[in-house]
Amino acid sequence: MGKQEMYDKLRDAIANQDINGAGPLVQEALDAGLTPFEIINDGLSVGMKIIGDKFEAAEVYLPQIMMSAKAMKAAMEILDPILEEDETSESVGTCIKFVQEGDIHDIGHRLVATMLGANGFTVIDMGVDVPNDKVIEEVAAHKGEKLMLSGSALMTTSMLGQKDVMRLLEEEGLRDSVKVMFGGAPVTDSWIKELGADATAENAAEAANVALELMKK
Ligand code: HCB
Repeated sequence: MGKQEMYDKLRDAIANQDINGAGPLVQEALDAGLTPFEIINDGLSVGMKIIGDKFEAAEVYLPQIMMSAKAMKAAMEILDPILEEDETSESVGTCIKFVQEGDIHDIGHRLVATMLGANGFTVIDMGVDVPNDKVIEEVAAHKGEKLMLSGSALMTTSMLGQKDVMRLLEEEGLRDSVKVMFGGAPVTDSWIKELGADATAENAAEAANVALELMKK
């Protein structure tokens, strides 16, 4: 089977909610020589995008989305240990990762965390629905390290919380101690500019590249 055919199968496993098939298919792709990065970026994520677009067009409903999310989780259960094994021993920096308060969407957040870990970051995963004061406390606790903050928000409501993160960083005198990258579907370049944050990224692979660049500055 060619690479593209394999990507298409991976994509369809997520888009068609194949909870039992996603894991074995990822294994098949690995056995065929695809890298975890190719599997995530060119296969699984494309499937999640398709189901997201269908949801927005009211072609599918929440139960289907939840089943696609489960299929994604099953796929990542195969990939996570492999990516962890690949982690380089020398850390390029610490990344505090969180999903904004009020928001429980964690698929993109987990993908970014996985990619950052695989690219040499020590990732502190604070999980979902994290209050801003907890985020600031964590930044303060790691002040002095080569430090990144990566926050995700998938809803326009939770995205507004990113403004408060920036304000609190300034107020606590921590802004210069940390590079800030925000992401999630509603986050745009102009929003990042408005916030005075450092960067955004469209997907997990780009997030890793952007984060590595930010660590050089
Ligand atoms: Co959810 N949901 N949802 N949802 N959901 C969205 C986000 C809407 C846009 C759908 C819509 O209505 N059009 C919408 C938000 C509307 C808005 O505010 N504008 C919405 C809503 C309203 C809701 C509920 C309120 C629905 C309800 O209960 N009535 C509820 C909210 C619960 C809450 O958070 N309090 C809800 C629930 C759910 C689930 C549980 C069914 C499920 C989440 C499962 C889970 O995450 N474990 C879900 C899902 C899956 C979605 C959609 C369909 C897909 C999100 C997703 O996983 N995308 C989404 C529609 C959409 O986004 N088009 C819909 C795939 C990942 C890979 O992409 O964008 O998250 P990503 O991440 C990328 C990228 O952004 C970037 O890299 C990632 C990896 O490639 N990135 C970063 C992300 N974070 C980064 C950080 C960085 O530093 C850098 C880059």
